Amino acid sequence: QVPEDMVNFAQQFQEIMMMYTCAIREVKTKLEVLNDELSVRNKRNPIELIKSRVKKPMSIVEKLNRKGFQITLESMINNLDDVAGIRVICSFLDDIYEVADMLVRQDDIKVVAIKDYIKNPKENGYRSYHMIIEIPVFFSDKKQSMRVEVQIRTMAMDFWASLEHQLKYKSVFDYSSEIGRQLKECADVIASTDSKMLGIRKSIENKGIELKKSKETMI
Ligand code: 0O2
Repeated sequence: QVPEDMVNFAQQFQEIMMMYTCAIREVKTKLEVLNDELSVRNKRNPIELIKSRVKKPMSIVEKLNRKGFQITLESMINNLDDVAGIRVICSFLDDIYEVADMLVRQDDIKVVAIKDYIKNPKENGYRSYHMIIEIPVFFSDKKQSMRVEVQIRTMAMDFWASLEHQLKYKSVFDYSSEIGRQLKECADVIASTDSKMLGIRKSIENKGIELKKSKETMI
């Protein structure tokens, strides 16, 4: 016989995770709408890919423990901002800020916090634009404001972060070590490639405008 307390806890946990999953769906739809609109207007997609996840129970417990918070459902709701997480992979650097601005301009979205690890990269070279937002979700009997962490980065930044994440789990290394230095070097090369690619896109766009103007003057 499973104790009643445990059954209640499991049911509450399942319900809360369902609510976070619904919040992810709401934000994801908003991002997909923006991407569709921009791809028609600008003839290219600013968003390459959207990934999402709800945090795994073990990661929730580990984070609450690491931060010195109580390990309860209430504590999770009050203290963790990234139970619902969305990762938006953009094509170019400027797409990141355009997508972020368009999302937060929507009047049902409240910005709770922003961490710009692109303007201020982490010491190890990590770059990404993080936002904690709140979005209302309508359930059968209530309207609930839910927190979602949105990480926006380029494909190149995502490539580095994914590999660094894998390597961190495979071994324990210090960021001041040779390996740490090499990883930082890769992050810096990637950042400069991102800037170069944006420069190339802008030159092509400018050439397109010049060509259009010269065709117009010929007519
Ligand atoms: P997961 O599996 O992605 O959920 P924290 O650093 O977690 O104590 P905070 O304020 O939540 O505190 O951190 P932050 O910096 O806003 O964002 C944390 C998330 O950003 C991480 O989530 C990663 O997804 C990503 N991140 C931050 N720094 C790095 C890094 O150096 N390398 C990589 N690869 N990712 C990073 P979680 O919870 O760690 O994991």
